[in-house]
Amino acid sequence: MLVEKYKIDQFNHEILNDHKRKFEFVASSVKNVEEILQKLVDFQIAIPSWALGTGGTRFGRFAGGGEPRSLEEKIEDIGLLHKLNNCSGAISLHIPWDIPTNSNNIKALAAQHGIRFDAMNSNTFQDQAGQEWSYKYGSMQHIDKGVRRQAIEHNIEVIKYGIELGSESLTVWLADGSNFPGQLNMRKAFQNTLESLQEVYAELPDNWKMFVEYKAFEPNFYSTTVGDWGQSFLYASKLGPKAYTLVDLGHHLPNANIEQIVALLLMEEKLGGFHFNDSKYSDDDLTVGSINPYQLFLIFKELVEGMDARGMNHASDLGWMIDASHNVKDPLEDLLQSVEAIMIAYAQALLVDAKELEAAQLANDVVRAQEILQGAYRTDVRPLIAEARLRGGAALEPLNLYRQLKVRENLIKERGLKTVATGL
Ligand code: LRH
Ligand code: MN
Ligand code: MN
Repeated sequence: MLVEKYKIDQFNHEILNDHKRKFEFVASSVKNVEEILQKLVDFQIAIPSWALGTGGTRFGRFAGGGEPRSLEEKIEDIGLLHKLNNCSGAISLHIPWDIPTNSNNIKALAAQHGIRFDAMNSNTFQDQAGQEWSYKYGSMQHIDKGVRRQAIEHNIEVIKYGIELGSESLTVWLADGSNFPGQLNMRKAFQNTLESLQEVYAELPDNWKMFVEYKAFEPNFYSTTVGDWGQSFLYASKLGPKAYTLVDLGHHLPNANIEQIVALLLMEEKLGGFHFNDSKYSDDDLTVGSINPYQLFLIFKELVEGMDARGMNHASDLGWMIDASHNVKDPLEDLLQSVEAIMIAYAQALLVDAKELEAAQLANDVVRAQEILQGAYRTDVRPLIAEARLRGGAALEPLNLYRQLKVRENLIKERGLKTVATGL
């Protein structure tokens, strides 16, 4: 479905006066408003190709209609999101869920929608039809060299697809680990994994990064071979300067202080990227900001502070991706909400007065420090984000326009009610 620009303009026109009033009110109390707006315009969040269809759990899946049936249709869906919010200008592909059979055509289609290719994701956690070796007992950690070789070759193949598409990073998430004590030798599992990763690392082009994603549990429930940020950091450090840690917000043990993890990884120049989502219990993959938006703000506060300390470019020096699953919501509406939540947290973090906070810290003024943080967090920054969207030619209220245009109804008409997108 195509959303013509004039429809966005018409929609914006009707609510423009109301927006201006709200924007001027917030802007009047923000010191560097133009600088913040530019940062918001520049910020882009990659949409995962596996999150455009309805997700499921191991107990079932309740499919919605009008889901994309091919990679082309997934790109069209992301193009639609990007048109509405001007900050979803990238796609993260999972191989082999989304194999670009004709890379030139796929690249051209993405360019047409203003979309670039963010990190490529490999998959050695499922067996594919016709595959020689099984990943039942792991992939890169496996006791059998044949399995390890197959996993290495797959990752190299993913890099090749990525090169064709213009991606510049590979995310490796391994389900490797064990379900029971004694099942594997943890030291040897680590060594095998490191050696396998080294072989993949050797194939990375010079301008590429490798993201090593950690996860504490699931599908293995006793040990995971890349189980936490310490282990990921160890692999990344041993691999070399092109290897980084990737933080998926749902991959920690309960109550982990993710903002502190982020601060230290940034300080050590080993933070590579993010998979944003939210959770109440574990890797719930819920809409970003739906459960704990304050934590998200605290993470962004560390990100902004740490990136500024190192003179990094907020928009391009780290990989920003969503990794969520949509069991009950329309995936496109859910993604619009997730992107909005990220932009809100980022904008609030930009409002934190770093100098004032430092002064409070140096004076051990704990109360003042909290006031500064919560002053930023409790500011309604939505008009700032809407203004950034307006300046980028997008909709003041993407979700409302999505509903007004009856996008889902139109997609169902175009693609049918019974569609199944590949992915989780
Ligand atoms: C694992 C994970 C990883 C996968 C994705 C589908 O839980 O977060 O990033 O690639 O889910
Ligand atoms: Mn993830
Ligand atoms: Mn996950």
